[in-house]
Amino acid sequence: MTSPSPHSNSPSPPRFPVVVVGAGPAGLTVGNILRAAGVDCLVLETESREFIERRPRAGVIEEWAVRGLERRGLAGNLLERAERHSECEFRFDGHGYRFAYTELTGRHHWVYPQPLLVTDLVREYADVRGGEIRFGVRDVRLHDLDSDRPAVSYTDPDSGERRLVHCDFVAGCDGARGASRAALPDRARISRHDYGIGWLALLAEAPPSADRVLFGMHPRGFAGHMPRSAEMTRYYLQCPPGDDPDDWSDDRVWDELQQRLRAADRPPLTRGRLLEKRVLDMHNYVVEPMVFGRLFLAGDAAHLVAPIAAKGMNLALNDAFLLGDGLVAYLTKGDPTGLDGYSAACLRRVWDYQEFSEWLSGIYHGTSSGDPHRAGTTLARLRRVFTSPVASAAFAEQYLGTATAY
Ligand code: RFL
Repeated sequence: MTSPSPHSNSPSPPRFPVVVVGAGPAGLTVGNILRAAGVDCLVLETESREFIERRPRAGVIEEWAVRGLERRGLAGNLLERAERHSECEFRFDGHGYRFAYTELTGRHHWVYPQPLLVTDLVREYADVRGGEIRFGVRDVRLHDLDSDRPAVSYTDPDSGERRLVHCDFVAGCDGARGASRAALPDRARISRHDYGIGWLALLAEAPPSADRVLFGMHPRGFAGHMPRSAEMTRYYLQCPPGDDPDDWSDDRVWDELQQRLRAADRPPLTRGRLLEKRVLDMHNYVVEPMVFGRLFLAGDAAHLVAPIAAKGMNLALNDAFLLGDGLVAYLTKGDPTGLDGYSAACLRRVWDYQEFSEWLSGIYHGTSSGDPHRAGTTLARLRRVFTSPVASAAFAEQYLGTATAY
């Protein structure tokens, strides 16, 4: 819960128009948009700069998000280095079925590892646009969010002293386990969906085994292959929720991946050292509304979507564009339209992506459910994507996030 602001030791605590809590893709994008418009802000981050620049996570960015970054001067390296994907492939019954979405729509998926994007965004914010940022802060707390004089306090990592910062707005961009979620008032409605499955998320120091994303639907469970770079590939293996990653030796992982992604006319997987093995219990949540007084939530702080359809960072960027633009309009021109409509505008795309992730989960996990009826309807759903032009177009639109209205 939000608490009244503590008395500060210093005679006049610093004041920023906006305090951004969290330096992930959402927070750093908001910070960059504010700085480009000459609006001062302070970004607070619990981890070190080195840590956030290396933390592996997302890779797939949708084309509208790339263009949104480009319009705001934030896509220079991405446009130079990211790979453009034009198809994905479903593997089942020992065969591979390519879905060439660019042929259908003219649109691409871009693959650019999240740590590279975060590195670009921190550099631009702090080193180029002169934005203020504090790394390694501890015990962040939000205060007086229902007043027009909110504040954020934190413990300074060097001195160990509490610091208080006053502001006009707090951008809560600190992910699923941050201080913003902890400060939500009782009136916040949080809805959840638990998939009841786990995914073993793996990062392999190995070149991709195909130039596209692969989805393996196998009676033993789902397996995924997501190229990240010429040397790095993310893989996923469906497993029981709460499974222990230590039970998955490298050999067991590679044997299982090979079995679940096997296709008669495709080469075997290229193996390599596994740099990350963690079990994700797959679930989604949505906080409604995304605004509480002067606290504006963005990204995973407001909504989580399991990485089934690679949507989380895309949603975080969409929120950040809307929030950054809304704050700039209000703080530089007094125009409240963007901020007033912020929550509703974000939530339309959020709910659409939540629904698509749950629909896609049905395809990924249906054949291994042990229920022959569900396996039958799963294969019917998949066949429809490949045989009906209307179903293909609908799938491509949702997979790429290209709907013209949300
Ligand atoms: P982040 O990235 O979690 O950043 C939040 C930041 O806040 C800091 N923090 C705090 N700072 C201050 N005070 C506190 N009290 C704080 N508590 C935390 C954290 O250290 C962090 O730096 O949230 P943001 O910006 O909303 O971005 C969301 C995305 O990171 C997330 O949705 C994606 O990674 C999801 N995701 C994917 N999304 C895609 O669009 N495409 C993908 O291909 C994709 N692949 C993935 C993914 C997520 C994965 N995991 C780990 C669940 C693959 C995986 C394996």
